[in-house]
Amino acid sequence: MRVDIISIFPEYFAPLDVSLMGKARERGILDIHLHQLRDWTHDVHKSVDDTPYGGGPGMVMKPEVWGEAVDAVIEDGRAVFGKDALPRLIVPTPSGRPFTQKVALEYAEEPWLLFAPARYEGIDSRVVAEYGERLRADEVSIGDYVLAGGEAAVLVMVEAVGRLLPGVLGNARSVADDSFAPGAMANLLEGPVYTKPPVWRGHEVPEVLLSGHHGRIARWRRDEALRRTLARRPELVARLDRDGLDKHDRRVIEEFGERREERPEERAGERPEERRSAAASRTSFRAAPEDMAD
Ligand code: JAH
Repeated sequence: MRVDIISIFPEYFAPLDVSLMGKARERGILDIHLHQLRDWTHDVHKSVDDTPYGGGPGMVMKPEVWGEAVDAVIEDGRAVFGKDALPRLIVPTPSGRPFTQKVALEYAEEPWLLFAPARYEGIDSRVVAEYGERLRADEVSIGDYVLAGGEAAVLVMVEAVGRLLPGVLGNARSVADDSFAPGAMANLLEGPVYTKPPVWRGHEVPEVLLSGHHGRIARWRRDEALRRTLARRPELVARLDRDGLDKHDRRVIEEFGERREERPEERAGERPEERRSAAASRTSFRAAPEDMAD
């Protein structure tokens, strides 16, 4: 797979030389091309940003620079893939569609990805509008928080996709076993894991894991995965395929609900959300109504 990344901070991607992604690149499975966006500016200051139309805080990245950069990178890739080839364009933004394991699997099928991480308040929206007419352009979010720019999100996505490429993970571990991967434990979080010694600082490894009863171990692991998912991501259990739940699963779910009072950290009035001061609650993650037009 070829991956192009256009950024004002190409040095940000040095971690892709390391570990699994470094190995994938050495083996030629992952062919990463970094580009300095400022190479496509024409002014002495190499400006990539300007003030936003309509006013407001911050700066917006100029469409002309991005347009020339993306066109040039597409031309460059076509020397390898052929004169009509096009990459999948991926723009990280907090307002994008969620990046999930399903999306990672979809990207892993592509021969060519082009990432366009922004800085400031983002890229002039006409850039995605323009390329959306010429190729598949995705605005994606890796989670509900704001970064200083899209670069860290690109690192996350390249690693999530890169590890799925054939030959990157050893045969010892199948990607089909991952949390969120469609398969055996689909839609459940991974339960706890242990290695030697059997007792560490007084904490014991659950006896069932030392028993050698493979059937009981598999059942225990599923129960723990279910309990952890109920505690941390109840919305995932609500979405579980009813046919994918056996009698034992249903009992684990029922017992978890009945033991609510044994989990003090989530009792009403003690949730972090309800502990916030009135002042903190007014400082919410949205524009204040007084800043908005009627
Ligand atoms: C911030 C451009 N979903 C995480 C995410 C992705 C991108 C950005 N922030 C958060 C971002 C500033 C400028 C992109």
